[in-house]
Amino acid sequence: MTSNERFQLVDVKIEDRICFITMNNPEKLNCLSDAMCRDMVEALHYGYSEQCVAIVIRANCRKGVWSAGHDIHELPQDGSDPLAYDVPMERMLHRVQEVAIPVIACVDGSVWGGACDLCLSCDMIVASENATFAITPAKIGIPYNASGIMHFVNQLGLNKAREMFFLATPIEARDALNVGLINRVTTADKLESELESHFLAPLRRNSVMSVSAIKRQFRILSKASSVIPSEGFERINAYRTRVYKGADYIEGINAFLEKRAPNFKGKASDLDTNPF
Ligand code: LCV
Repeated sequence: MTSNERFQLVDVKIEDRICFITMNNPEKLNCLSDAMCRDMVEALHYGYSEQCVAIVIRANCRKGVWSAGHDIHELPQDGSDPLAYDVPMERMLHRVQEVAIPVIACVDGSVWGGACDLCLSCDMIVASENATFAITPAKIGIPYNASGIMHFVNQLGLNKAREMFFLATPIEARDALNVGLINRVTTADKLESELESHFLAPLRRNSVMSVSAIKRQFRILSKASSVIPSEGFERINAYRTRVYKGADYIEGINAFLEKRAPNFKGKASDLDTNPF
């Protein structure tokens, strides 16, 4: 079976020891649907098992959108956690972080929600100057999750991470470069040559065993953070549960699908009372 026959929503090709994964569901703005996330996980396994030295994630954009993030139609409305550790999108993000060769996001469009976390899960990002990045749970009434928030804090610093989460508005590629969200910005016509010359050529020359050992160390060390008492995690879980079981979450989803502005009624003080 050729590499592509096994995938529905991504195109996968291996060229000169690099695995190129292209999200190819432009009709759905490359939404990170369960099916897309499962294809991505499979494609990451394939790239690693074929002894590639790196994986590149691209997208076949439509309407200038690289990926519109989680498929909002698939957000659960049964009171279950939309971003639990083992949901397909989260599993895909973990796999990008864990696959033991560098993963590079090559972005030439707008990136939304979980797709922004996908880019941050990659080891490096090269983007064209028209690319934008937005993390948007606040627009939909979603509480996000601790590992995702720490992703942004560790990569961008507290100040920019708060701005992106609280405002839920896109930041431009130049701004993203300045805060360390992305590694390189280039004009759209030079994106591929920049990817090749700055990233892929050195990765082909370097010892993939050494690079892999270093990535594995990065992964372990990045989890070394100040210990949070278990009570802290219980409180995080309580806040998150109250939000995704609350009215704003359902209102945010319905407003998006009905193409109207959401009418959120939740109050910050709703989180003050002890939920137990
Ligand atoms: C399903 C969609 C989507 C979509 N899902 O075109 O980070 S978290 O926690 O929030 C996480 C849970 C997450 O990732 O949530 C999703 C975050 N994504 C977003 O906030 C982006 C939502 N989409 C938009 O803001 C707009 O669609 C953009 C700016 C991407 C494109 O706007 P534009 O006006 O060019 P439309 O909005 O008309 O979208 C075209 C079609 O794609 C659907 C949308 O409902 C519409 O469907 P119909 O043609 O059937 O009306 N669509 C867009 N995004 N994430 N469906």
